[in-house]
Amino acid sequence: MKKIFIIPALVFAISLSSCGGGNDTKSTSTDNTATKESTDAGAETVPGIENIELSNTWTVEGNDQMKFDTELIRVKAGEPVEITLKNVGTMPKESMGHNFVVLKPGVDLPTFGAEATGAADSEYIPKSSLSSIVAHTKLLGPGEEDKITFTIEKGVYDYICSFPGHYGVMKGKIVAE
Ligand SMILES: [Cu+2]
Repeated sequence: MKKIFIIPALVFAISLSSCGGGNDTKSTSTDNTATKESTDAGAETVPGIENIELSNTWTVEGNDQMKFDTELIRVKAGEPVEITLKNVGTMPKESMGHNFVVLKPGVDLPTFGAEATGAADSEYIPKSSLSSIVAHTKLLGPGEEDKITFTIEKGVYDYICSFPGHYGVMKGKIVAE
């Protein structure tokens, strides 16, 4: 009978100590994440950027597989950047339209994407978030293309297709140096 009382006491003690250990781990990893984020914002290193040619003229293709053919763009800051988007697919604009939206540094993609999804009247360019956008093309149907020109300062800029459901996979980064 005695053992039955000892075992629950042990289990209780173990769960108490493991709980404490778990909390320690959690707070440590939270600290690491915070440090990593602030480092990223400062240094703005994008893996693989050293393999990308530096050019201020780019052509990007969007296709029926909901993909951009280019996900990393390297440009010279302070000089005009010219980007042409081509929709090389054949599916109708209503189901597989594409655009190219350059966002300012620090814009939250899921937040912007959700607002864009609700902006069908303005081809998924949310009027409420115009201040988050550096430049954007028109929404393109099959075979169409559009060109945008903009000048940016040094930094890392996300770009997406803001057609509903696309920004999760149709996205990339422009590094201006
Ligand atoms: Cu798209």
